[in-house]
Amino acid sequence: MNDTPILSALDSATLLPQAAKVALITGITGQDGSYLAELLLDKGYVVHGIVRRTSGHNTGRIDHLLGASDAAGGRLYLHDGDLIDGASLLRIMAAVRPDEVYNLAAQSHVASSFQVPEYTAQTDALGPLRLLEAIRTLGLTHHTRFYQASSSELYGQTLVSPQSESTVFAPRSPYAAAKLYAYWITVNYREAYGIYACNGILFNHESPRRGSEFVTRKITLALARIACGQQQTLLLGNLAALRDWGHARDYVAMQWLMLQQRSARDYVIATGVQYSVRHFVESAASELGMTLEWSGSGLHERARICALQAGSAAAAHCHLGQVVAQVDPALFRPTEVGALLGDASLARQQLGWVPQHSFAQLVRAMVRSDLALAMSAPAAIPAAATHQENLA
Ligand code: NDP
Ligand code: GDR
Repeated sequence: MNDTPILSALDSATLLPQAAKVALITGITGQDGSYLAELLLDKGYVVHGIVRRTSGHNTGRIDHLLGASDAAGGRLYLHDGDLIDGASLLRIMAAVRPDEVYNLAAQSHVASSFQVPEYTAQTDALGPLRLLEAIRTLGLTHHTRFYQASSSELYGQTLVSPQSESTVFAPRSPYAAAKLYAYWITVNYREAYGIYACNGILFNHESPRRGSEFVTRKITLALARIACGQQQTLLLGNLAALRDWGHARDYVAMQWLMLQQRSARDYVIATGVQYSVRHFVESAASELGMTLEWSGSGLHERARICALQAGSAAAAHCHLGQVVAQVDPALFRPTEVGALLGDASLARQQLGWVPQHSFAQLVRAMVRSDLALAMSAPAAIPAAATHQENLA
Protein backbone atom coordinates (compact mmCIF):
# COMPACT_ATOMS: atom_id res chain seq x y z
CA MET A 1 0.00 0.00 0.00
CA ASN A 2 1.60 3.23 -1.06
CA ASP A 3 -0.77 6.08 -0.58
CA THR A 4 -2.73 5.25 2.56
CA PRO A 5 -1.59 6.32 6.03
CA ILE A 6 -0.13 3.08 7.28
CA LEU A 7 1.97 2.75 10.40
CA SER A 8 3.76 -0.46 11.15
CA ALA A 9 2.00 -2.42 13.86
CA LEU A 10 5.04 -2.04 16.11
CA ASP A 11 4.96 1.76 15.75
CA SER A 12 1.26 1.78 16.45
CA ALA A 13 1.58 -0.36 19.58
CA THR A 14 3.79 2.25 21.22
CA LEU A 15 1.40 5.08 20.32
CA LEU A 16 -1.87 3.66 21.51
CA PRO A 17 -3.71 3.64 24.83
CA GLN A 18 -3.08 0.37 26.68
CA ALA A 19 -6.71 -0.19 27.61
CA ALA A 20 -8.10 -0.24 24.08
CA LYS A 21 -8.92 -3.67 22.72
CA VAL A 22 -7.03 -4.60 19.56
CA ALA A 23 -8.79 -6.29 16.65
CA LEU A 24 -7.36 -7.69 13.43
CA ILE A 25 -9.74 -7.89 10.47
CA THR A 26 -8.91 -9.87 7.36
CA GLY A 27 -11.07 -8.80 4.41
CA ILE A 28 -11.37 -5.26 5.78
CA THR A 29 -11.76 -3.88 2.24
CA GLY A 30 -14.86 -6.03 1.64
CA GLN A 31 -18.52 -5.36 2.43
CA ASP A 32 -18.53 -6.86 5.93
CA GLY A 33 -15.00 -5.74 6.76
CA SER A 34 -15.89 -2.11 6.16
CA TYR A 35 -19.01 -2.23 8.37
CA LEU A 36 -17.17 -4.19 11.07
CA ALA A 37 -14.29 -1.70 11.10
CA GLU A 38 -16.80 1.12 11.62
CA LEU A 39 -18.47 -0.77 14.46
CA LEU A 40 -15.22 -1.61 16.26
CA LEU A 41 -13.82 1.92 15.88
CA ASP A 42 -17.10 3.24 17.34
CA LYS A 43 -16.57 0.92 20.30
CA GLY A 44 -13.10 2.35 20.89
CA TYR A 45 -11.08 -0.53 19.45
CA VAL A 46 -7.73 -0.19 17.77
CA VAL A 47 -8.35 -1.83 14.41
CA HIS A 48 -5.74 -3.47 12.21
CA GLY A 49 -6.73 -4.65 8.75
CA ILE A 50 -5.02 -6.89 6.23
CA VAL A 51 -5.10 -5.57 2.68
CA ARG A 52 -3.92 -7.65 -0.24
CA ARG A 53 -1.91 -6.39 -3.14
CA THR A 54 -4.00 -5.67 -6.24
CA SER A 55 -3.16 -3.73 -9.38
CA GLY A 56 -5.76 -1.09 -8.51
CA HIS A 57 -7.25 0.78 -5.62
CA ASN A 58 -9.15 -1.62 -3.33
CA THR A 59 -9.79 0.49 -0.21
CA GLY A 60 -12.82 2.33 -1.59
CA ARG A 61 -15.14 0.98 1.14
CA ILE A 62 -12.88 2.15 3.99
CA ASP A 63 -11.34 5.33 2.58
CA HIS A 64 -13.68 7.37 4.78
CA LEU A 65 -12.08 5.76 7.84
CA LEU A 66 -8.48 6.40 6.89
CA GLY A 67 -6.45 9.38 8.04
CA ALA A 68 -5.26 10.35 11.50
CA SER A 69 -7.62 13.31 11.90
CA ASP A 70 -10.87 11.56 11.03
CA ALA A 71 -13.54 10.07 13.27
CA ALA A 72 -11.46 6.93 13.75
CA GLY A 73 -8.97 9.10 15.62
CA GLY A 74 -6.00 7.43 14.02
CA ARG A 75 -6.91 4.00 15.41
CA LEU A 76 -7.04 2.20 12.05
CA TYR A 77 -3.92 0.56 10.63
CA LEU A 78 -3.55 -1.39 7.42
CA HIS A 79 -0.99 -4.09 6.67
CA ASP A 80 -0.04 -5.69 3.39
CA GLY A 81 -0.75 -9.39 3.55
CA ASP A 82 -2.54 -12.25 1.86
CA LEU A 83 -4.41 -15.27 3.12
CA ILE A 84 -2.42 -17.50 0.81
CA ASP A 85 0.88 -16.18 2.21
CA GLY A 86 1.41 -17.74 5.62
CA ALA A 87 4.59 -15.75 6.29
CA SER A 88 2.74 -12.45 5.96
CA LEU A 89 0.02 -13.63 8.34
CA LEU A 90 2.59 -14.78 10.92
CA ARG A 91 4.46 -11.47 10.69
CA ILE A 92 1.31 -9.40 11.14
CA MET A 93 -0.07 -11.57 13.93
CA ALA A 94 3.25 -11.41 15.81
CA ALA A 95 3.38 -7.63 15.55
CA VAL A 96 -0.28 -6.90 16.36
CA ARG A 97 -0.93 -9.64 18.99
CA PRO A 98 -4.67 -8.98 18.61
CA ASP A 99 -7.30 -9.61 21.27
CA GLU A 100 -9.73 -10.55 18.50
CA VAL A 101 -9.27 -11.79 14.94
CA TYR A 102 -12.18 -11.56 12.49
CA ASN A 103 -11.39 -13.72 9.46
CA LEU A 104 -13.64 -12.23 6.80
CA ALA A 105 -11.26 -12.52 3.85
CA ALA A 106 -12.28 -15.00 1.18
CA GLN A 107 -12.80 -15.62 -2.48
CA SER A 108 -16.46 -15.10 -1.67
CA HIS A 109 -18.19 -15.52 -5.03
CA VAL A 110 -19.76 -18.96 -5.32
CA ALA A 111 -20.00 -18.97 -9.13
CA SER A 112 -16.35 -17.90 -9.47
CA SER A 113 -15.27 -20.78 -7.26
CA PHE A 114 -16.14 -23.17 -10.11
CA GLN A 115 -13.61 -21.28 -12.27
CA VAL A 116 -10.86 -20.96 -9.63
CA PRO A 117 -11.41 -23.92 -7.30
CA GLU A 118 -7.79 -24.35 -6.24
CA TYR A 119 -7.34 -20.65 -5.44
CA THR A 120 -10.65 -20.72 -3.57
CA ALA A 121 -9.40 -23.61 -1.42
CA GLN A 122 -6.10 -21.86 -0.76
CA THR A 123 -7.86 -18.73 0.46
CA ASP A 124 -11.07 -20.01 2.02
CA ALA A 125 -9.90 -23.32 3.50
CA LEU A 126 -6.17 -23.00 4.16
CA GLY A 127 -6.29 -19.26 4.93
CA PRO A 128 -8.15 -19.80 8.22
CA LEU A 129 -5.82 -22.71 9.07
CA ARG A 130 -2.82 -20.42 8.62
CA LEU A 131 -4.35 -17.83 10.95
CA LEU A 132 -5.19 -20.42 13.61
CA GLU A 133 -1.69 -21.89 13.38
CA ALA A 134 -0.23 -18.42 13.79
CA ILE A 135 -2.30 -17.93 16.96
CA ARG A 136 -1.14 -21.29 18.31
CA THR A 137 2.55 -21.10 17.44
CA LEU A 138 2.90 -17.52 18.71
CA GLY A 139 1.59 -18.55 22.12
CA LEU A 140 -1.61 -16.50 21.70
CA THR A 141 -3.87 -19.50 22.38
CA HIS A 142 -5.40 -18.02 25.55
CA HIS A 143 -5.12 -14.41 24.45
CA THR A 144 -6.61 -14.16 20.94
CA ARG A 145 -10.25 -14.86 20.11
CA PHE A 146 -11.01 -15.98 16.56
CA TYR A 147 -14.11 -15.47 14.41
CA GLN A 148 -14.52 -17.49 11.20
CA ALA A 149 -16.89 -16.25 8.49
CA SER A 150 -18.80 -19.44 7.83
CA SER A 151 -21.69 -19.58 5.45
CA SER A 152 -25.19 -20.91 4.84
CA GLU A 153 -23.69 -22.34 1.63
CA LEU A 154 -22.48 -25.17 3.91
CA TYR A 155 -26.07 -26.49 3.91
CA GLY A 156 -26.10 -26.65 0.11
CA GLN A 157 -28.34 -29.47 -0.97
CA THR A 158 -30.00 -30.12 2.37
CA LEU A 159 -33.68 -31.05 2.41
CA VAL A 160 -34.08 -29.76 5.97
CA SER A 161 -35.75 -26.35 6.27
CA PRO A 162 -35.16 -24.07 8.06
CA GLN A 163 -31.48 -24.73 8.73
CA SER A 164 -30.03 -24.40 12.23
CA GLU A 165 -26.73 -25.18 13.98
CA SER A 166 -27.67 -28.88 14.06
CA THR A 167 -28.56 -29.25 10.36
CA VAL A 168 -26.19 -31.53 8.46
CA PHE A 169 -23.94 -29.84 5.89
CA ALA A 170 -24.11 -30.79 2.19
CA PRO A 171 -21.86 -28.35 0.27
CA ARG A 172 -22.50 -27.88 -3.43
CA SER A 173 -19.63 -25.78 -4.79
CA PRO A 174 -15.85 -25.49 -4.46
CA TYR A 175 -16.56 -22.39 -2.33
CA ALA A 176 -18.79 -24.31 0.06
CA ALA A 177 -16.40 -27.27 0.24
CA ALA A 178 -13.54 -24.93 1.15
CA LYS A 179 -15.70 -23.19 3.77
CA LEU A 180 -16.58 -26.63 5.17
CA TYR A 181 -12.91 -27.29 5.87
CA ALA A 182 -12.61 -23.86 7.48
CA TYR A 183 -15.65 -24.56 9.67
CA TRP A 184 -14.26 -27.82 10.99
CA ILE A 185 -10.69 -26.60 11.47
CA THR A 186 -12.10 -23.76 13.57
CA VAL A 187 -14.03 -26.27 15.70
CA ASN A 188 -10.93 -28.46 15.90
CA TYR A 189 -8.61 -25.70 17.16
CA ARG A 190 -11.24 -24.80 19.77
CA GLU A 191 -11.45 -28.39 20.99
CA ALA A 192 -7.80 -29.39 20.60
CA TYR A 193 -6.05 -26.27 21.92
CA GLY A 194 -8.73 -24.38 23.85
CA ILE A 195 -8.65 -21.38 21.53
CA TYR A 196 -11.76 -19.20 21.79
CA ALA A 197 -12.68 -19.86 18.15
CA CYS A 198 -16.15 -19.76 16.70
CA ASN A 199 -18.08 -19.92 13.45
CA GLY A 200 -20.78 -17.49 12.48
CA ILE A 201 -22.92 -19.40 9.99
CA LEU A 202 -24.26 -16.35 8.23
CA PHE A 203 -27.00 -16.39 5.64
CA ASN A 204 -26.87 -13.93 2.73
CA HIS A 205 -26.48 -10.34 3.78
CA GLU A 206 -26.42 -7.37 1.47
CA SER A 207 -26.12 -3.60 1.50
CA PRO A 208 -25.34 -0.68 -0.79
CA ARG A 209 -21.69 -1.79 -0.38
CA ARG A 210 -22.34 -5.31 -1.72
CA GLY A 211 -20.04 -6.42 -4.54
CA SER A 212 -21.62 -5.79 -7.94
CA GLU A 213 -21.35 -9.45 -9.02
CA PHE A 214 -23.73 -10.72 -6.32
CA VAL A 215 -27.32 -11.01 -7.48
CA THR A 216 -28.96 -8.34 -5.29
CA ARG A 217 -26.47 -5.59 -6.18
CA LYS A 218 -26.36 -6.71 -9.80
CA ILE A 219 -30.16 -6.20 -9.87
CA THR A 220 -30.23 -2.82 -8.11
CA LEU A 221 -27.36 -1.43 -10.18
CA ALA A 222 -28.81 -2.62 -13.48
CA LEU A 223 -32.39 -1.50 -12.75
CA ALA A 224 -31.13 1.92 -11.64
CA ARG A 225 -29.25 2.23 -14.92
CA ILE A 226 -32.29 1.05 -16.87
CA ALA A 227 -34.46 3.63 -15.07
CA CYS A 228 -31.97 6.31 -16.15
CA GLY A 229 -31.92 5.12 -19.77
CA GLN A 230 -28.31 3.91 -19.54
CA GLN A 231 -28.99 0.17 -20.06
CA GLN A 232 -31.75 -1.83 -21.75
CA THR A 233 -31.95 -5.24 -20.10
CA LEU A 234 -30.72 -7.18 -17.08
CA LEU A 235 -29.61 -10.78 -17.70
CA LEU A 236 -30.00 -13.25 -14.83
CA GLY A 237 -29.58 -16.94 -14.09
CA ASN A 238 -31.84 -18.92 -11.77
CA LEU A 239 -34.78 -16.66 -10.90
CA ALA A 240 -36.36 -19.32 -8.70
CA ALA A 241 -33.48 -19.47 -6.21
CA LEU A 242 -34.70 -18.70 -2.69
CA ARG A 243 -32.51 -16.85 -0.21
CA ASP A 244 -32.77 -15.48 3.32
CA TRP A 245 -31.47 -11.92 2.82
CA GLY A 246 -30.51 -9.61 5.67
CA HIS A 247 -28.59 -6.33 6.00
CA ALA A 248 -24.81 -6.57 6.44
CA ARG A 249 -24.78 -3.89 9.13
CA ASP A 250 -26.99 -6.08 11.36
CA TYR A 251 -24.80 -9.12 10.73
CA VAL A 252 -21.42 -7.61 11.66
CA ALA A 253 -22.89 -6.65 15.04
CA MET A 254 -23.41 -10.36 15.63
CA GLN A 255 -19.85 -11.16 14.60
CA TRP A 256 -18.65 -8.90 17.40
CA LEU A 257 -21.14 -10.30 19.93
CA MET A 258 -20.02 -13.86 19.23
CA LEU A 259 -16.53 -12.98 20.47
CA GLN A 260 -17.82 -11.36 23.70
CA GLN A 261 -19.38 -14.46 25.30
CA ARG A 262 -18.09 -16.53 28.25
CA SER A 263 -17.35 -19.47 25.97
CA ALA A 264 -17.09 -19.95 22.23
CA ARG A 265 -19.79 -21.62 20.19
CA ASP A 266 -21.13 -21.52 16.65
CA TYR A 267 -24.27 -19.59 15.71
CA VAL A 268 -26.60 -19.32 12.73
CA ILE A 269 -27.44 -15.72 11.83
CA ALA A 270 -30.44 -15.26 9.52
CA THR A 271 -33.71 -13.34 9.28
CA GLY A 272 -35.92 -16.43 8.99
CA VAL A 273 -37.70 -14.98 5.94
CA GLN A 274 -37.14 -16.23 2.40
CA TYR A 275 -37.66 -14.61 -1.01
CA SER A 276 -36.91 -15.59 -4.60
CA VAL A 277 -34.53 -13.78 -6.94
CA ARG A 278 -37.62 -13.04 -9.05
CA HIS A 279 -39.25 -11.32 -6.07
CA PHE A 280 -36.10 -9.26 -5.47
CA VAL A 281 -36.26 -8.04 -9.09
CA GLU A 282 -39.95 -7.08 -8.70
CA SER A 283 -39.30 -5.29 -5.40
CA ALA A 284 -36.36 -3.30 -6.74
CA ALA A 285 -38.28 -2.40 -9.93
CA SER A 286 -41.23 -1.24 -7.86
CA GLU A 287 -38.96 1.09 -5.85
CA LEU A 288 -38.01 2.69 -9.17
CA GLY A 289 -41.64 3.12 -10.30
CA MET A 290 -41.77 0.09 -12.63
CA THR A 291 -44.38 -2.67 -12.31
CA LEU A 292 -43.28 -5.87 -14.05
CA GLU A 293 -45.14 -8.67 -15.73
CA TRP A 294 -43.41 -12.03 -16.28
CA SER A 295 -43.88 -14.23 -19.33
CA GLY A 296 -42.34 -17.43 -20.62
CA SER A 297 -40.93 -19.98 -18.23
CA GLY A 298 -37.66 -21.61 -17.24
CA LEU A 299 -34.85 -20.61 -19.59
CA HIS A 300 -37.16 -18.29 -21.56
CA GLU A 301 -38.62 -16.24 -18.73
CA ARG A 302 -38.62 -12.47 -19.09
CA ALA A 303 -40.09 -9.41 -17.38
CA ARG A 304 -41.71 -6.47 -19.19
CA ILE A 305 -42.82 -3.15 -17.80
CA CYS A 306 -46.62 -3.16 -17.50
CA ALA A 307 -47.02 0.09 -15.55
CA LEU A 308 -44.87 3.13 -14.89
CA GLN A 309 -45.35 5.41 -11.93
CA ALA A 310 -45.81 9.01 -13.03
CA GLY A 311 -42.94 11.27 -12.03
CA SER A 312 -40.49 8.40 -11.38
CA ALA A 313 -37.05 8.34 -12.99
CA ALA A 314 -38.17 5.30 -14.99
CA ALA A 315 -41.20 7.12 -16.42
CA ALA A 316 -38.89 9.57 -18.18
CA HIS A 317 -36.62 6.96 -19.79
CA CYS A 318 -38.50 3.65 -20.08
CA HIS A 319 -41.56 2.55 -22.04
CA LEU A 320 -44.41 0.14 -21.45
CA GLY A 321 -43.66 -3.34 -22.78
CA GLN A 322 -39.88 -2.85 -22.47
CA VAL A 323 -38.15 -6.09 -21.50
CA VAL A 324 -36.05 -5.16 -18.47
CA ALA A 325 -35.02 -8.61 -17.23
CA GLN A 326 -34.56 -11.97 -18.88
CA VAL A 327 -32.99 -15.32 -18.18
CA ASP A 328 -29.64 -16.18 -19.72
CA PRO A 329 -28.93 -19.92 -19.46
CA ALA A 330 -25.19 -19.18 -19.42
CA LEU A 331 -25.67 -17.70 -15.96
CA PHE A 332 -26.79 -20.95 -14.34
CA ARG A 333 -24.27 -22.69 -12.08
CA PRO A 334 -22.99 -26.25 -12.60
CA THR A 335 -24.59 -27.16 -9.28
CA GLU A 336 -27.05 -24.78 -7.67
CA VAL A 337 -28.24 -24.22 -4.12
CA GLY A 338 -31.95 -23.84 -4.71
CA ALA A 339 -33.25 -22.72 -1.33
CA LEU A 340 -31.83 -21.47 1.96
CA LEU A 341 -33.74 -20.37 5.04
CA GLY A 342 -32.11 -19.87 8.43
CA ASP A 343 -33.32 -20.57 11.95
CA ALA A 344 -31.44 -18.16 14.21
CA SER A 345 -33.36 -19.07 17.41
CA LEU A 346 -30.17 -19.80 19.33
CA ALA A 347 -28.66 -16.41 18.49
CA ARG A 348 -31.97 -14.72 19.29
CA GLN A 349 -32.09 -16.37 22.72
CA GLN A 350 -28.43 -16.25 23.73
CA LEU A 351 -27.11 -13.17 21.95
CA GLY A 352 -30.30 -11.11 21.78
CA TRP A 353 -30.27 -11.15 17.97
CA VAL A 354 -32.84 -8.73 16.59
CA PRO A 355 -32.18 -7.55 13.03
CA GLN A 356 -32.85 -3.84 12.60
CA HIS A 357 -33.54 -3.87 8.86
CA SER A 358 -36.47 -5.52 7.06
CA PHE A 359 -36.24 -6.92 3.53
CA ALA A 360 -38.18 -3.91 2.20
CA GLN A 361 -35.79 -1.48 3.90
CA LEU A 362 -32.80 -3.36 2.50
CA VAL A 363 -34.14 -3.21 -1.07
CA ARG A 364 -35.04 0.47 -0.70
CA ALA A 365 -31.59 1.40 0.64
CA MET A 366 -29.80 -0.45 -2.17
CA VAL A 367 -32.04 0.96 -4.91
CA ARG A 368 -31.79 4.54 -3.66
CA SER A 369 -28.02 4.32 -3.37
CA ASP A 370 -27.64 2.90 -6.88
CA LEU A 371 -30.10 5.37 -8.40
CA ALA A 372 -28.05 8.20 -6.90
CA LEU A 373 -24.90 6.59 -8.32
CA ALA A 374 -26.41 6.16 -11.80
CA MET A 375 -27.67 9.75 -11.85
CA SER A 376 -24.51 11.39 -10.51
CA ALA A 377 -21.63 9.19 -11.64
CA PRO A 378 -22.66 6.55 -14.19
CA ALA A 379 -19.03 6.02 -15.19
CA ALA A 380 -18.24 4.91 -11.63
CA ILE A 381 -20.53 1.87 -11.86
CA PRO A 382 -18.42 -1.29 -11.92
CA ALA A 383 -18.15 -2.90 -15.33
CA ALA A 384 -19.30 -6.25 -13.93
CA ALA A 385 -22.71 -4.73 -13.32
CA THR A 386 -23.19 -3.47 -16.83
CA HIS A 387 -21.49 -6.17 -18.86
CA GLN A 388 -24.29 -8.38 -20.09
CA GLU A 389 -22.25 -11.55 -20.27
CA ASN A 390 -20.88 -11.40 -16.75
CA LEU A 391 -20.77 -14.58 -14.70
CA ALA A 392 -23.54 -15.44 -12.33
P1 NDP B 1 -16.41 -9.54 0.03
O1 NDP B 1 -16.20 -10.32 -1.21
O2 NDP B 1 -17.11 -8.22 -0.04
O3 NDP B 1 -14.99 -9.27 0.74
C1 NDP B 1 -13.99 -10.25 0.73
C2 NDP B 1 -12.74 -9.67 1.31
O4 NDP B 1 -11.69 -10.64 1.30
C3 NDP B 1 -12.17 -8.45 0.53
O5 NDP B 1 -11.63 -7.54 1.45
C4 NDP B 1 -11.08 -9.09 -0.30
O6 NDP B 1 -10.07 -8.19 -0.70
C5 NDP B 1 -10.53 -10.08 0.71
N1 NDP B 1 -9.72 -11.13 0.12
C6 NDP B 1 -10.05 -11.96 -0.90
N2 NDP B 1 -9.05 -12.82 -1.15
C7 NDP B 1 -8.06 -12.52 -0.27
C8 NDP B 1 -6.77 -13.05 -0.02
N3 NDP B 1 -6.28 -14.08 -0.74
N4 NDP B 1 -6.03 -12.51 0.96
C9 NDP B 1 -6.49 -11.47 1.69
N5 NDP B 1 -7.70 -10.93 1.51
C10 NDP B 1 -8.48 -11.45 0.53
O7 NDP B 1 -17.16 -10.50 1.06
P2 NDP B 1 -18.23 -10.14 2.22
O8 NDP B 1 -17.75 -8.97 2.96
O9 NDP B 1 -19.59 -10.16 1.65
O10 NDP B 1 -18.11 -11.45 3.13
C11 NDP B 1 -17.17 -11.53 4.19
C12 NDP B 1 -16.92 -12.98 4.53
O11 NDP B 1 -18.13 -13.60 4.93
C13 NDP B 1 -16.39 -13.83 3.39
O12 NDP B 1 -15.51 -14.78 3.95
C14 NDP B 1 -17.62 -14.53 2.84
O13 NDP B 1 -17.27 -15.75 2.23
C15 NDP B 1 -18.40 -14.74 4.12
N6 NDP B 1 -19.84 -14.78 3.99
C16 NDP B 1 -20.50 -13.75 3.37
C17 NDP B 1 -21.87 -13.74 3.32
C18 NDP B 1 -22.61 -12.64 2.64
O14 NDP B 1 -23.79 -12.84 2.34
N7 NDP B 1 -22.02 -11.48 2.41
C19 NDP B 1 -22.66 -14.82 3.95
C20 NDP B 1 -21.86 -15.84 4.60
C21 NDP B 1 -20.51 -15.80 4.62
P3 NDP B 1 -10.27 -7.25 -2.01
O15 NDP B 1 -11.06 -6.06 -1.55
O16 NDP B 1 -8.88 -6.91 -2.40
O17 NDP B 1 -11.00 -8.07 -3.04
P1 GDR C 1 -24.76 -16.73 -3.12
O1 GDR C 1 -25.04 -15.25 -3.63
O2 GDR C 1 -24.32 -17.63 -4.18
O3 GDR C 1 -25.97 -17.13 -2.33
O4 GDR C 1 -23.51 -16.49 -2.15
P2 GDR C 1 -25.34 -14.68 -5.10
O5 GDR C 1 -25.92 -13.34 -4.88
O6 GDR C 1 -24.16 -14.79 -5.98
O7 GDR C 1 -26.44 -15.69 -5.67
C1 GDR C 1 -27.70 -15.87 -5.01
C2 GDR C 1 -28.62 -16.69 -5.90
O8 GDR C 1 -28.99 -15.92 -7.03
C3 GDR C 1 -28.88 -16.76 -8.19
N1 GDR C 1 -28.68 -15.93 -9.38
C4 GDR C 1 -27.61 -15.16 -9.62
N2 GDR C 1 -26.50 -14.91 -8.89
C5 GDR C 1 -25.59 -14.04 -9.39
N3 GDR C 1 -24.49 -13.76 -8.65
N4 GDR C 1 -25.74 -13.45 -10.62
C6 GDR C 1 -26.84 -13.68 -11.40
O9 GDR C 1 -26.95 -13.16 -12.50
C7 GDR C 1 -27.82 -14.56 -10.88
N5 GDR C 1 -29.01 -15.00 -11.34
C8 GDR C 1 -29.53 -15.81 -10.43
C9 GDR C 1 -27.70 -17.66 -7.89
O10 GDR C 1 -27.71 -18.80 -8.76
C10 GDR C 1 -27.98 -17.98 -6.43
O11 GDR C 1 -28.90 -19.03 -6.31
C11 GDR C 1 -23.47 -15.39 -1.25
C12 GDR C 1 -22.01 -15.00 -1.07
O12 GDR C 1 -21.94 -13.82 -0.33
C13 GDR C 1 -21.25 -16.09 -0.33
O13 GDR C 1 -19.93 -15.63 0.00
C14 GDR C 1 -22.00 -16.41 0.96
O14 GDR C 1 -21.35 -17.45 1.66
C15 GDR C 1 -23.43 -16.80 0.66
O15 GDR C 1 -24.06 -15.73 -0.02
C16 GDR C 1 -24.24 -17.08 1.91
